[in-house]
Amino acid sequence: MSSNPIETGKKLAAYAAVDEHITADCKVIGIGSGSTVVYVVERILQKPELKHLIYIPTSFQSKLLIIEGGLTLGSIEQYPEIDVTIDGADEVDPQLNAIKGGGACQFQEKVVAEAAKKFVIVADYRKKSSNLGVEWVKGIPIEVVPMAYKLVMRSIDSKLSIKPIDSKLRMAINKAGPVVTDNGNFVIDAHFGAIDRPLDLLREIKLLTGVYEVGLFCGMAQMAYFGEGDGSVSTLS
Ligand code: ABF
Repeated sequence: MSSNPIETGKKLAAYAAVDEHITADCKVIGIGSGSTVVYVVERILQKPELKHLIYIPTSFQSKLLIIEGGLTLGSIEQYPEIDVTIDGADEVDPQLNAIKGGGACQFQEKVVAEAAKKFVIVADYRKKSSNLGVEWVKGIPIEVVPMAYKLVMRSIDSKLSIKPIDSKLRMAINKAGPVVTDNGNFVIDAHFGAIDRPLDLLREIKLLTGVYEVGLFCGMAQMAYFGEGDGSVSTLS
């Protein structure tokens, strides 16, 4: 077990979720994005009885994990009904609402989460929060159609019932210019501080012209596992 409490937490959460929810009688499994799901696939690969299942990716990274693990890759078009989707998150509140999309994959993640009979979140202890927007201060990822990004920036400032503390276009680290999602869109990260009514905020943002998807997952997860720094796992359901 890693000496790093965050990595330990990710691994504990991922292993616990796989052990409880992915069984040989499943058929199709959604695999999320980010670093915690690396441990999800690691645990799956330790269980030969899970080898025959079909695995649906949510990003290029999760597709690679599936292929490199020698697991059977499927697409959501082929397998629209998913038994279990396991994915990470940036922040989770006590009602299992989550901010997701730190990796700019929230659209595919939301499709694969919604298509699942059971959507399970796995995260280290840092992601557990009393209110969305309290621990994760990088903002809500809002995927926008490129031509409309300035319009959406203006609308976020002028049309929402709560004013953002800050909102900015997400720039790519390795090259000058905005991050471009798998869908060819840009991402605006809008920080609102503590969010009391995440579903209402999601609805307002989603209605803004030019918005493609919003990294707020409300009422979608059935369970969340948090790996704690002391080596324990806590759950929300
Ligand atoms: C995906 O991975 C995203 O929705 C989320 O932003 C990110 C979490 O990354 P990590 O597991 O590395 O904390 O789930």
